[in-house]
Amino acid sequence: MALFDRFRKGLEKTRTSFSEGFNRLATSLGIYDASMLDELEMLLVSADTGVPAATAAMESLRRRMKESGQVSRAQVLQMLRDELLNLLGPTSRLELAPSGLNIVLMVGVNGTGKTTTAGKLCARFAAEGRRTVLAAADTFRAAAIEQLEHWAKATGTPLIHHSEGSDPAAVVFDAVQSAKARGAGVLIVDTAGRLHNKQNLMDELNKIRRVIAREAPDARCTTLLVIDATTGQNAVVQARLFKEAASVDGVVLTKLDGNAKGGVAIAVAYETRVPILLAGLGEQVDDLVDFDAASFVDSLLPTP
Ligand SMILES: Nc1nc2c(ncn2[C@@H]2O[C@H](COP(=O)(O)OP(=O)(O)O)[C@@H](O)[C@H]2O)c(=O)[nH]1
Ligand SMILES: [Mg+2]
Repeated sequence: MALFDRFRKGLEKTRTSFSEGFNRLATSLGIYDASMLDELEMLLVSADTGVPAATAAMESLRRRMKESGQVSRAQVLQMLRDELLNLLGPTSRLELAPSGLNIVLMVGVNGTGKTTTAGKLCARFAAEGRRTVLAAADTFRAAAIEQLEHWAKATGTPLIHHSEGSDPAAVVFDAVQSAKARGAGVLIVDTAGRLHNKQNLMDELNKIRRVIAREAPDARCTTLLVIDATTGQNAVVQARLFKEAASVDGVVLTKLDGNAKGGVAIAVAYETRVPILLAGLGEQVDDLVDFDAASFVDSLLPTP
């Protein structure tokens, strides 16, 4: 399925709610007036784009409508599309070094989809012919290791794990040695999200990073923050917290298929300025796609 069709299918719930609202606004007059624009702003907020992003988009839209005199449904739709793309910022990809070791660190709150995304990435890298190693650095629960074992088996990826309750940094140490010994191109490190406070989180991640810096100084390390789109504005709070606590290179927005809060991608991108690199559109192994701003926006908006 083409990328646009996958976004459209994944975002069906958000799209239905947003598009119905948009079309309802335009049916009476076929053109937009001031009160309809207020309603449009509310519609954006209810799709969870966040108030700051909705305000910025509508301010610009109102100005452009005034300057150009363009008020028809099709014209407003086109301008709204531009504004939403602006809020999302330029499209970025997860870039891996073609040679040498890449280390991908999965961070984020418990339940957001770190382990699932790690599994999906194993499948993607296997398909690309990259030799990959998985590290089970979430050592809080035995079930977390078992879950990763399932993905390792399903994707044919070697898994480095210790027992429940062991030191995550020690798992990473072993995993780096194993990746080097196997000549792996990627090491994916699944971490725990159940950390009581920011200091705790920072300490844990820094310890893992120190091991990586010491044992694999030449590796290209990418920290992916995994956030759950169904949590709406809480996703933005999480993104901010992690951005302050850990240096985050990109966001993976999961469960975009889950409910009508898909607009939260716009809030996260606009309010944190961290690029969204990947999108989770379901629970299956191939339900992970590169985040594509144009496909995303076109999936949200009604057909012109
Ligand atoms: N619908 C949907 N479910 C997802 C997605 N990503 C993860 N999940 C589900 O979310 C739940 C928690 O995922 P998990 O990977 O264990 O989260 P972790 O605690 O961050 O490691 C699981 O039931 C996953 O199947 C997604 O993109 N869409
Ligand atoms: Mg997990």
